[in-house]
Amino acid sequence: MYISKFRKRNAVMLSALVFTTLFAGSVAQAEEAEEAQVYGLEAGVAYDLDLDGDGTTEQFVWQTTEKELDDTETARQAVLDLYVNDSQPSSFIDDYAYMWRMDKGTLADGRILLFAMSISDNDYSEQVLALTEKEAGLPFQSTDLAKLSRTEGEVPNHILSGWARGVTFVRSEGDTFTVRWNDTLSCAGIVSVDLDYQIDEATITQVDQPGILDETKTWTAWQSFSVKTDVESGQEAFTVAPGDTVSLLQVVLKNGMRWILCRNADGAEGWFADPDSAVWEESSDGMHWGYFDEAHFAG
Ligand SMILES: [Ca+2]
Repeated sequence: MYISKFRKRNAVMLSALVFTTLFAGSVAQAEEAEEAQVYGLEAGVAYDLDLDGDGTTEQFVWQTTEKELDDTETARQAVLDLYVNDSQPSSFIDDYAYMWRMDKGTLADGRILLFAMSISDNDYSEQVLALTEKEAGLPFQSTDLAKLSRTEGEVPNHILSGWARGVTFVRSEGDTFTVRWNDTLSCAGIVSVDLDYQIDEATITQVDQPGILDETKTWTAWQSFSVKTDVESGQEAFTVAPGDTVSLLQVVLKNGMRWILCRNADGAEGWFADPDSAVWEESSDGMHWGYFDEAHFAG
């Protein structure tokens, strides 16, 4: 178990190294984008939260510590401890991270939903845990949203790529809640993707619907590409030419390919496939990444 996870992790780190080398020029912008993301709960601070939604608040404190390990292949691990009303802590461990971050939201039934993200190099989260308490003081119920939504390996098998980072809470309605991921598209670099999840008591599943992109953002094409009338269609809706501006509205996964819903300045809409690997080209005015001038890639 240890060894298979260790190898998988090494494969991830190796890809990250290649990616970093390719995109070193745009790391500064990517770091600015990451700093702009605000997480809701600080370590070591006592919060009064109604974790179980029964109308009375509990005192909640979380801590993140890094353990040095001498006797295993991994040099360190990040430990997350959750304290409710001074009870014995609930603990979670990530063998490949050095710290945890926390965000929170409130479910429509009044319970608090905690998000715990392990953090390692390049802000990567191996685990993105959604945590709830049925009754204050009982062990937390935990679901790893990364396992539900993020692709492992080369062929996309979930809506998010393997580059997807942590989440922030957006909203809750009825038995669903929405979180905002940071993901990376080959055509556009870092984008936010809103995904819905259904929660039934403690069981969480991803709702099968498109990921919602930030359509208020304007993307300026530096190369031409063809936009189709539908996902997997060969029929062209319109062509995007260099200098054209578009909005990116949605992303879906179909047969191992991500398709993006795109709207041009005339209001026409259509779909194009996100390239299955990064796109770049050097020209007289410098390096171009992805399809758009605004594309930034994290290291
Ligand atoms: Ca309570």
